[in-house]
Amino acid sequence: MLDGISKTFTDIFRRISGKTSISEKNIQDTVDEIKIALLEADVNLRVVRRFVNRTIEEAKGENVLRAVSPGQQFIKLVYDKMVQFLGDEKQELNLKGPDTQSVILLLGLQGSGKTTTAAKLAVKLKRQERRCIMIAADLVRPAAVHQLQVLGEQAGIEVYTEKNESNPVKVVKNGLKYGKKLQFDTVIIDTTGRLHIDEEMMNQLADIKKVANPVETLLVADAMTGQHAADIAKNFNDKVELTGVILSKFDSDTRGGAALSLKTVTGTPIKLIGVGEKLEDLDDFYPDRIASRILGMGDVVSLVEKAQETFDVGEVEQLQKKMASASFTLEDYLDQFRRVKKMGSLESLMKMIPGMQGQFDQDAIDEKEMKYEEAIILSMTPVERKNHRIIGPSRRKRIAKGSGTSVFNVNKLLKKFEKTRLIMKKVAKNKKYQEKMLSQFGGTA
Ligand SMILES: Nc1nc2c(ncn2[C@@H]2O[C@H](COP(=O)(O)OP(=O)(O)O)[C@@H](O)[C@H]2O)c(=O)[nH]1
Ligand SMILES: [Mg+2]
Repeated sequence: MLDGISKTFTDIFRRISGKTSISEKNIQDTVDEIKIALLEADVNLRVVRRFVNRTIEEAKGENVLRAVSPGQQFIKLVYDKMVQFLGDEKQELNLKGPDTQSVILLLGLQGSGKTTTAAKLAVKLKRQERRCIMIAADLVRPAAVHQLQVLGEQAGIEVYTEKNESNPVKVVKNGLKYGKKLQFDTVIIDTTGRLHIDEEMMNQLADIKKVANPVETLLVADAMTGQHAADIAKNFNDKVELTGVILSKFDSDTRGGAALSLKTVTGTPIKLIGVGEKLEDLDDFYPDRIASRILGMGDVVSLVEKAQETFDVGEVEQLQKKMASASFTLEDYLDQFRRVKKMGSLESLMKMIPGMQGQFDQDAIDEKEMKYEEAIILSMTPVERKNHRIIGPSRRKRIAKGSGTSVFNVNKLLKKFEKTRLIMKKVAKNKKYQEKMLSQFGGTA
């Protein structure tokens, strides 16, 4: 799901987040890349332009350029914009209480997923203690009624059908009456779709809508058709006012163009997404989660916030100096531990950095070992922490005992620390590495 676009964004963000200072030109270049990525994702051109213009405007207006970690601030800005374009808040279905009947009308082109979605929706609402019935009002294709019946059987949901009636408006009218009599609080209507928008279909849907008086008129749109889904939604919305969209086949969409275009083009929110062919494959649509997914990041926003809380520029610079001169002590090592802890586990931290997923081997971030190491350092005297070279065999034995570990663990830590210092010294002299590390922790080189 969304793999294609997410990979592109991860690459773009990797480049910008590695920068420790950003110029207007950097922003312009990155925005140009974002523009291409969105167009490739089949986002509507007008939406792309609006997205790009707003991002540039705010990037220059807000303090991105002078921020502690400009790369990450910029990424957060793009993320915020994307959430906005996806619709901001999660939208609930507007159903009435169980004492009044709520009618949900599903419409859409042929093959978009209406019939499947009707059953999925019924299953979802049944789980919320609603009593659902479905009305089979697709009378054009003979197999359509049967398809809904089969799904209804699988889902344990009653389906209202009429054998000899060819007018869907009448079937809906009768079905609603039947539903009321048997006290179903929720009625889901499956309708006919054509291959293309056509006048006759629209008129019929308008007639059904008049009779059904639905609380929700939901378009089922195929996510794989990209921005075309938004055009279709606009057409439907103009003729039969929609209250929302269900984006089906989202599981097969690698680009995200439909989701990103819909709200801006139609003004209608996406309320649910179809994520598979099974009856339980219907999810709520959370703009923030989808934005994270599109941008290929675990949670960049909280990373930016946390990094700002725990590190400040001066501290990072000092740390850098220490690394370069190899005066980095066990005390500093412990200090880093605690910061990382404050930010959450090291592993979850790594996951939050764009492009870092899957780049660390598990061994490098063994949290149990981190706990051992912390205990060992805490059992050292201040003098030992400042100068690890004085820690001979008898001191090692004492420290092992005090920390509840073994001499083997103490030796291991000291060896690792010695190695870390060496690497740090090398890294500290390497400009490129330095920038990468500092930018991750919100510093400036
Ligand atoms: N992968 C996937 N397939 C879906 C989804 N929704 C519907 N489909 C498939 O799309 C095809 C058409 O669905 P159908 O409900 O008959 O569409 P209708 O003509 O609009 O009623 C069927 O093969 C469904 O299994 C979805 O969310 N994900
Ligand atoms: Mg159908």
